[in-house]
Amino acid sequence: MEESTKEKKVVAVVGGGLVGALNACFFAKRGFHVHVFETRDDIRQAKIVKGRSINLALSHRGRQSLKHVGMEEKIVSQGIPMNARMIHSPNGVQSPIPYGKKGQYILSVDRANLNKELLKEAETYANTKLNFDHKLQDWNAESGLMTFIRPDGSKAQIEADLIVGCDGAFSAVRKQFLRQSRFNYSQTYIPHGYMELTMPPVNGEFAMKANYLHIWPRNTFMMIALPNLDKTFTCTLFMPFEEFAKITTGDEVIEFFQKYFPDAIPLIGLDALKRDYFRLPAQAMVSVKCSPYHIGDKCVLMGDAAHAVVPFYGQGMNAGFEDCIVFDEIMEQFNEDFSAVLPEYSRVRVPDDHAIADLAMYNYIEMRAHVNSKWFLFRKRVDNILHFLMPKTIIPLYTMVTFTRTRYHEAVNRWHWQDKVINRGLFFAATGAILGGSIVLIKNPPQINKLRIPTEKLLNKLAGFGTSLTHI
Ligand code: FAD
Ligand code: EGU
Repeated sequence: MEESTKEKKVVAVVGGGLVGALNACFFAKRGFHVHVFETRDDIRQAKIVKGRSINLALSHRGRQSLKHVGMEEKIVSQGIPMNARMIHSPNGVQSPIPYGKKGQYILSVDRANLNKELLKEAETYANTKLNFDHKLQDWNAESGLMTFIRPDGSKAQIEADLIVGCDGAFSAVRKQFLRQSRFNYSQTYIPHGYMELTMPPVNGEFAMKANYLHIWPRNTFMMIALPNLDKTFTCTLFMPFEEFAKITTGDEVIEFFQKYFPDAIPLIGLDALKRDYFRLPAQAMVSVKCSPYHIGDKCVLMGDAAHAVVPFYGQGMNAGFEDCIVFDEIMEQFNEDFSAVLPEYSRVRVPDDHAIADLAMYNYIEMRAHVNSKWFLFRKRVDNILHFLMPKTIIPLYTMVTFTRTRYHEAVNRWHWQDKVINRGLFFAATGAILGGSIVLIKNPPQINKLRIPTEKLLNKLAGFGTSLTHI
């Protein structure tokens, strides 16, 4: 790749997944010479696409990023709006809880389709080239020289002015960061795995109400279902690997579902369930946090490569997409001077990505510890009522996360502040009730002899005594 002879620099985007493909559009729009390198073959040609989760919840942050590159309408039109969650109780009762006002919804989008559309869009820029079958093996942090392996075993050495690591949770770009001084890194695998099961249409229609995110909260076990355009639902079962391992036969699968998700058995289909449960092993979930996100003016990490989060807030892709806008805003601010943009990006973005990683982990622990369907319904209803009573003061956390671009770390701060307000409110309400009650009692002293007998009768009844103790 010839470079430096042109005034615009060469940007290598490593990873042509969701964030890499979108980022290619952002850089191309700015006029850079963009080269995307992706391990896999072109998924637009491949028949089956293997990978994580079939569909995803797209919300405001992700949509805003798509809007920046003119893709919002197209993707939204291919998604299915989910206006509410539908909570499935163990007895089969379904209760909807809206996400917000009418017209406030999240979208269920097909991962493979979204990825294809983003790659297609990236390719419309003359200054972008997609290189499939290029797996980054290593790169040199001093020179920026990258080494790729091709499927035939051959190697390609390529240079770029800026390397943008969008190569996912197990990023090869990130490996060089681990050798840098003062680089912080942590990764945590949670004890839960996940498994995807398909719920087919019934008589050509969705088997359950379509415009909902269906949730079966059962503490340790949880299932979630998102609708697809082909009128199927993709159900994702979350449970500890230990529990997955305990189920070894088709009959045990049914027994398990009978106990926790009985209403889903006929919808997935008894035989399909027995079969599909064993098709693929449960998949692991990892949380990765690191900082900074850059090395000099040479390399920057975005998306899962910078911050893999557990999926319990539906924000991984949304946060990765927002990374692209944040970077673009800083590019504008600093005139595309990489030596200024990269450190500023790390400074601004790390606290927010860490906040969403922590929130997602917190929600995982919370759901696992004590969220059954009753508790979920109760909490969300209380959230919504408080928001209704004080719309400016109390904004549910998920609303800030899902429907605004409030910086994640500010949403967390605000959430802690609201908690204080609510607790104080409850404290004053309780104090007021006690004080008010006392004043009423002092002003209108009850006649003790009238009170005494019924009270003691009650006590006796409770204690199970037949005789009256009134005269003691
Ligand atoms: P990836 O999608 O992992 O893409 C990385 C790309 O890089 C891949 O194409 C890969 O082939 C390529 N690559 C890897 N290594 C190399 C290499 N060495 N050289 C070249 N290319 C390479 N997020 C949401 O916002 N909403 C949801 O509802 C949601 N649900 C989820 C449910 C589950 C069960 C899981 C596991 C995740 C969910 N997520 C969700 C998170 C979301 O999937 C990720 O955040 C998102 O895919 C990250 O995109 P990415 O492009 O950074 O990484
Ligand atoms: C998990 C797996 C409900 C897709 C978190 C809500 C998720 C998604 C919630 C998956 C939950 C949990 C929120 C959205 C969304 C809720 C959210 C989780 C999409 C707090 C394909 N989560 N997810 N919270 O509020 O903000 O509905 O796999 F069960 S969308 Cl765990 Cl909004």
